[in-house]
Amino acid sequence: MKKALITGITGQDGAYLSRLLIDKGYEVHGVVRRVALEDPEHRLWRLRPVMDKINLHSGSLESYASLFDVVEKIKPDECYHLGAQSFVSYSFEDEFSTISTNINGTHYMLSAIKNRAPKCKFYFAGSSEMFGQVREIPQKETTPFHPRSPYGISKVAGFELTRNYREAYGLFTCNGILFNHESPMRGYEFVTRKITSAVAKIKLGIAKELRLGNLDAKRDWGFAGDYCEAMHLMLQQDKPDDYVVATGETYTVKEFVDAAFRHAGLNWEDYVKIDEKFYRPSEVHELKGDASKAKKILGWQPKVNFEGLVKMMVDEDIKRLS
Ligand code: NAP
Ligand code: G4F
Repeated sequence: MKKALITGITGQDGAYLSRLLIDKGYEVHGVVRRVALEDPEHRLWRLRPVMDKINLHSGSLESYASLFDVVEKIKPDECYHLGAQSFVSYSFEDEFSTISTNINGTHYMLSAIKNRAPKCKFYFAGSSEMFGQVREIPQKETTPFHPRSPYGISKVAGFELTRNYREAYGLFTCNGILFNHESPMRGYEFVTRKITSAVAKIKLGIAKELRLGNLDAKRDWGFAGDYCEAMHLMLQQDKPDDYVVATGETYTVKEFVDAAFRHAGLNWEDYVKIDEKFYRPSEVHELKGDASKAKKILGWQPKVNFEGLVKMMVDEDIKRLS
């Protein structure tokens, strides 16, 4: 039985990936913060359906010793390093903790694997945020990076560390360059979930308005479940490599808002207010990915389109609140 270790298992992608790996017959282990083990009701809610099928280990991305101990104990065959401070807005508020957690966390994981499980295949959760001020549209593996946030900078460093451990030490390390992916398990601070949860509240008479920032930003939004399949496929190849994972379609935040309100039978212009406080000091204006390489080499295809994603998220939020 193959053993997989997931950092960030309590997050959106951790929840989908752990289900996928359990279904494939893996023994699944996850690193979680000690506070999560002490407050499972609030902090492990995404893992509720699989709690009896996974093994959780206390550890922090800030502590090399804790990550080293977990790697030493599990000796995983595959490691999916998803743990990170992942909210771009917050990275402007506390750039020091974002940069230190994200870069050091990745460095610690790579070093622990090199020293204690050198045969382990390693996946790094890179991001389209690394393209930032984009140099070409669509963006592919060869597009230069120009990050526009402390978060984006931390991901470029993680990407380079991951590539360097491959080139310098011969480790099987892959970078996924994933574009925005969403689901009913998305955190409420991200714009899609903020929108769909507000639509549900307005529909049910619990809220009256939704305050948002820049409606003109364009994102290439896919479904998290589809993207976790791509992560797994990367580690099943003969050679380690880096891959863009995206739908190739791009929509503005306004188009997402419009689709979500329309699906609930509402007109967004009656409820949405623009609030300057949600604007960022520097914005990533347009992301659109070219996933040709992932399609050709991994045989990967997204299954859920934009309309399907919006409907899935709105329906689930209405169901949950009802
Ligand atoms: P998420 O829901 O925010 O999950 C982040 C995970 O990291 C959580 O499990 C969180 O644990 C953990 N974490 C944060 N700080 C930690 C620390 N100091 N020690 C231990 N664990 C820590 O993110 P996601 O959407 O699943 O994304 C997964 C990864 O993919 C992230 O690295 C993200 O940056 C990257 N990514 C995401 C997208 C996207 O659109 N979703 C696109 C590209 C790349 P707690 O629950 O304890 O906070
Ligand atoms: O949903 P967002 O916060 O996601 P963002 O910044 O694109 O980052 C997400 O995707 C990245 C991949 O490209 C990941 F690496 C990262 O971890 C994260 O998962 O914001 C999307 C867009 C932005 O342009 C933002 O300015 O929506 C705009 N926006 C407008 N009003 C808002 C709001 N974003 C948020 N969170 N809240 C608003 O009120």
